[in-house]
Amino acid sequence: MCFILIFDINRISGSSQTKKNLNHQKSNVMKTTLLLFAALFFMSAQSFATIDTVTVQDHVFTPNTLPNVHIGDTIRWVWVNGTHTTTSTSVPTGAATWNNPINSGSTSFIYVPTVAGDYSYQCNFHFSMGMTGTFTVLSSTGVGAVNATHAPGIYPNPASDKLNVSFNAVGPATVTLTNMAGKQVLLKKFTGTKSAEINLHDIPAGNYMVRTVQGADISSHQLVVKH
Ligand SMILES: [Cu+2]
Repeated sequence: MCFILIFDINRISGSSQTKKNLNHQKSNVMKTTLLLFAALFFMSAQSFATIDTVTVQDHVFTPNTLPNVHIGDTIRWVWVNGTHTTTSTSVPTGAATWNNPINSGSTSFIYVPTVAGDYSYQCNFHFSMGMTGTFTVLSSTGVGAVNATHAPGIYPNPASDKLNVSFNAVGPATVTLTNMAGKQVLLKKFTGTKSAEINLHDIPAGNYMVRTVQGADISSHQLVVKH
């Protein structure tokens, strides 16, 4: 993005447009830059929240249970095939209900729980075939808040060839990379180490969510891959 902005400024400087047009374009570049910084700030403020992706297809939610969701995490249903819904059937007192189509014209839906407790949902068309799901939301003052104070780290970011990931302990750890379409593109397991190196050679350039799971410790980070 920065490269594009620099390129634009050079192009404008070299053009023979009137000063008025020039100032107008520079102000547009400035606005774009401010928007970019606002977006980066928002992304970093969100970096401790986890996104759980549930794929929706004939005739199953995958995974159909999410045991470690915390208040403020995002649950994201992503369409794969068929015509379905994600519809809450039971939520804790005070929690919002939801009912949203998941089909070729409505390919994703996100829900951010604000109340701890047990949630159940179904596909309105296929619940009798067992197309149901559950998740349990834990209070953010529990494990999640502790995680945030010493969350595992990743560097560099952006990364090109290799990504270094550090863990809280030497116990077994799982690292996953999920692209913005919600597709998991990498899954690695490590044990006996507090840090690991991940080869990104085969990972296409783009934005990803890196998730590390170590026992009850879960953390996620936005990652940019450039080649
Ligand atoms: Cu369905």
